[in-house]
Amino acid sequence: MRYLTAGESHGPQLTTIIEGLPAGMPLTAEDINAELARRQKGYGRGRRMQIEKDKVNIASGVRHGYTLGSPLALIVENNDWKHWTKIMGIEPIEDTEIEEVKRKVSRPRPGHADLVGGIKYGHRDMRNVLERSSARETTVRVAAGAVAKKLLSLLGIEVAGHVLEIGGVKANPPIYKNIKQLQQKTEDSPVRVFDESAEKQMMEAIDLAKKNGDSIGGIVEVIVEGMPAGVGSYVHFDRKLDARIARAIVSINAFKGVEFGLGFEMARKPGSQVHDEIIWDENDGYTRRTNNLGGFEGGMSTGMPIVVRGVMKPIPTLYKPLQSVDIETKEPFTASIERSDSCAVPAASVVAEAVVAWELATAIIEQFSSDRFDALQKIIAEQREYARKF
Ligand code: EPS
Repeated sequence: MRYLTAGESHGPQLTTIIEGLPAGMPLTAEDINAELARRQKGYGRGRRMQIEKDKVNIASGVRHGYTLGSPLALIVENNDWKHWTKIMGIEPIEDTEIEEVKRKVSRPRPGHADLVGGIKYGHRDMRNVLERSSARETTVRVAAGAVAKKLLSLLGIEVAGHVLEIGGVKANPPIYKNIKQLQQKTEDSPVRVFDESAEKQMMEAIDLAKKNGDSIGGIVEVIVEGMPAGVGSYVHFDRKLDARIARAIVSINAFKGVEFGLGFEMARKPGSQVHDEIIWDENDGYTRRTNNLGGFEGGMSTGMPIVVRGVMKPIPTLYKPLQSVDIETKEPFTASIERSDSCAVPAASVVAEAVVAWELATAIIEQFSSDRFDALQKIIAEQREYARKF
C-alpha cells in the first residue's frame, strides 16, 4: 500500500491517492471527516483553523460504502484559496503585476525550509517553498491515516495519540483502564492531555508564548493495542517496523526525535532492568511482564502495546521574528512574519496517530497480502491464534 500527497497551503486543494487497499472494506467520508476535525482542534492554533472546515471528497475507490480495490482519491479543498487566487494563481501573470500580486518572500525564517528549499530548487521567491513545506499538508496525511485507522480498527487494533509535554510542562504518564478510556479522556482535553493537573499549566504556557509572539513545542505519544505479534522483520534494515515508524514520526513537520518504550532512559539502566520478561498463559499466549521495549523486539511487533513518542520543536514562524538575511540585498533583517500557530502540539498528536496507523496498516497488508478485506480479517485471526499456541 502506498500514497502520495499533493497541494500547496493556499492552493485550491490538497489531494492524496492511496493504492493497494483491499476491496470490500467499509469506508465512509464520515470516517475521514471525524479525523480531519480532530486535527483542526487544539488550544494554541491560529486564525487559519477558523477559516478551514476540512471535509473530504472521496473522488474514487469507494462504492456504496465499500472500497473497490481501485485507487482511492481523497480531496480536501482549502477555503482560504478564495483569498489567494491571484497570489497563488496557476496562469502566467504580466511582469507589471508581479510585485503587487506575489507576496514575495525574500527573508527566510530561521528553522523553516525557506532558505535551504530556495537554494535547492532555485526559488528566489521563497513563497514557492513555504507553500508546500507548510504543515497544511498534514491534513491529507491525516486523511490517509484515517483510512489506515479504519482498517486497523476492523482488525481489532486501536490507536491513541495524546500529549505528554508542552513548553516544558510535563504531564504524569497516563494510567488508564483500557485504550478507549485513554482515547475518550484525551479527546475531551483542549490540549489532548490525560493528566488533568497538567492541562491548565499547558494552556497558560501557550497563552504566554502567544502574548510574547513566540511559539512552543512538546512531546506526543502514540499507543497501539491489539497488534498481532510478528509483523515487520529482523532480516533486513528496511523491513524493521519500528524503523519505519521512526521515519514516519520524524517526517511530520517540525518533529526532531523519536523513542520507543523507555526510550533514551534505557541508556541509564542495566539490561536486567530494561528487557521484558516473557510469560505465557492459555488466554493471552506469550506476553511480557513489562513493556519497556515499547512493543518491538528485532524490528517486529511483540503483540504488546506499541508505545512511541516524538518531539516537536517550536513552530519556526514567529510574530517576534529572529534575525535573518534578505537574499536580495544580503542585509541583515528580521525574518518575514507569516500568520502562524503558537503551539500545534495537540494537533500533531493526531498527525502522529495517522502516520503510525499508516505504517502498521501498510506492514500488515504487505505481510498478509490480500486483495479481499474478508480474507485479510481471517488471516489476521489465524496469525493471532498461531502466535498464542506457538
Ligand atoms: C503553517 C502556517 C499556518 C498554519 C498552518 C501551518 O497557516 P497559514 O499560513 O495559512 O496561517 O495554520 O497549518 C495549517 C494550515 C494546517 O492546516 O495545519 C506553516 O507555516 O506551517
